[in-house]
Amino acid sequence: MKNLIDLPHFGDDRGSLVAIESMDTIPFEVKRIYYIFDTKKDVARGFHAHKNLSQFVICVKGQCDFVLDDGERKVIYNLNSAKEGLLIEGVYWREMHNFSEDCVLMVLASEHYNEIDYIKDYQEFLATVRKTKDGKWQ
Ligand code: T46
Repeated sequence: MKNLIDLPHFGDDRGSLVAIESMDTIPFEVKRIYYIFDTKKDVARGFHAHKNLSQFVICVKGQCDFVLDDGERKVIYNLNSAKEGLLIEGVYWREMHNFSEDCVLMVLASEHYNEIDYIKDYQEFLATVRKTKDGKWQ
């Protein structure tokens, strides 16, 4: 599975630093950054897909399970390292579960926020993915 990318990191006796560069570490220009925190252990998030959005998801602290569903199969990624990120390109249903209470999930996105880009109905997602064929595992 190519969705998980190891990030270049620089560590010394002062600590660690990770650098992410658009069109280099990740294959898109970043237009938006958001992060999810103060999560609750048994509260899930997501449950939608996007029509036209690339995202790169890094769990900079704590951990959570990030589910990607291409309409045929689901893969659960346990994100627990600031040194790797999950690349999402194409139409995938996504869910986030099992957040640790200290989880900080940072997302770099290729587009500005647009409510219209969301597909919140699973049947509509399946119809869309069948039409576009974008949501293929690599
Ligand atoms: C995604 C997963 C991984 C904004 O106003 N601007 C933003 O850029 C975002 C992302 C959200 N919002 C507002 C919209 C809602 O009122 O923040 C509120 C919470 O968003 P939402 O319920 O969509 O959060 P999640 O965690 O279910 O999903 C988010 C992203 O929305 C989504 O694109 O892929 O994280």
